Amino acid sequence: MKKSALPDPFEQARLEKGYGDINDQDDPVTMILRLKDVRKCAHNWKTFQSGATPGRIVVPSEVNIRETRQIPFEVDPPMHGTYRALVESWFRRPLEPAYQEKLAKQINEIVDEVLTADAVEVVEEFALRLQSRALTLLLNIPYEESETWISWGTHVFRSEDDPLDGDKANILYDYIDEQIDNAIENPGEDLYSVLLAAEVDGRKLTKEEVKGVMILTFAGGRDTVINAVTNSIAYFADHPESLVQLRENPEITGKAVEELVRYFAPLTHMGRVVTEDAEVCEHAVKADSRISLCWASANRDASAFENPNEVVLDRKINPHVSFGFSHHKCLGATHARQILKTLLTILAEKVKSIEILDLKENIEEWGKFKRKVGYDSITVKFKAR
Ligand code: EMZ
Repeated sequence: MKKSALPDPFEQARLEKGYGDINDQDDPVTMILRLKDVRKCAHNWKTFQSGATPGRIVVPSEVNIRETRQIPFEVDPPMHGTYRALVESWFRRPLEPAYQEKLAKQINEIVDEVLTADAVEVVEEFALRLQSRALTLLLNIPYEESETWISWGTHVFRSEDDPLDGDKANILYDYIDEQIDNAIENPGEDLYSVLLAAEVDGRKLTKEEVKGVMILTFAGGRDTVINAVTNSIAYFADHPESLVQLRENPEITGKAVEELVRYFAPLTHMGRVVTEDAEVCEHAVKADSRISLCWASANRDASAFENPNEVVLDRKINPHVSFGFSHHKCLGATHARQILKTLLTILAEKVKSIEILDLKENIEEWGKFKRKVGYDSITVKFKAR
């Protein structure tokens, strides 16, 4: 098997019963594995809610490391729509030419840099830097600020040996509190200031609400983007012919991004809390228990995707759910897609091949399911065209 392959650990359970039971910190989760069921449950917010105790819909649960509700992600309709309407146009800015030019400049710079190095550890030296620098555009704040975020490492809630590290999480929360206070004193054109000036139902957002949006912006788009970028590099290392295909057919770049994101599924799943006794896949789920919508499994559902375990860069029909589904669809998707489109274009233009020198896989364990989601580290040598 190619080194970049991400096998599907859910196939058997998806075919046989459509769900899988896992335990997470003594708060069990029924993982929903088929695309059809994932979509149905994502739609049904009355029975499968997001607005539970903050942190509880995340798997692994974050109830022990935070109290702030992430907005709009941990809010149900109709309030969800009210919050979302506030931020939607801001998160569409990556479609503007000026934004895209700045992003292309950043990505050209980092690609030029790695092309001259003998060996590059992609997670820390490429993906994390690229993600942090690009985030300065999404927040509309000075580029230099990315140095601070890079110093936090790849995951803001996890440390080497602890999947949920309260001390580490506090670094992010304290930082955001400080930035909000700065923006109150010196309002600018950044996302903090925009949120502080915004109104819902005729009142200003509270500091806690602004913090909720900012935590989501930092945490939701961090390891996910890092995984997508790192997995893309590994994929092109194994498939130099794909770089040629993209160079010769640049019109497929958008489709290629969707296909890589389908195959990688950078976020394995997202939870919901069950509000009333219900049934999924003829399986009873109890009120106040949890389900999860398993994007990674749904993306390999053979009833919707032909040859689901193959990367087909110009795949025509691709209803993947890597950015979620229904009203909670990823707010950062426009930014993430633009990063990947730009990255693919620049790699195709400048890179001949990538050689993998060393790697350590990042394997998530969900009960009996073990899923490779990317790499803890992967060292490569980039070769220029
Ligand atoms: C939450 C989540 C959002 C969570 C769309 O995903 O991403 C996770 O990485 C964070 O840990 O807090 O923001």
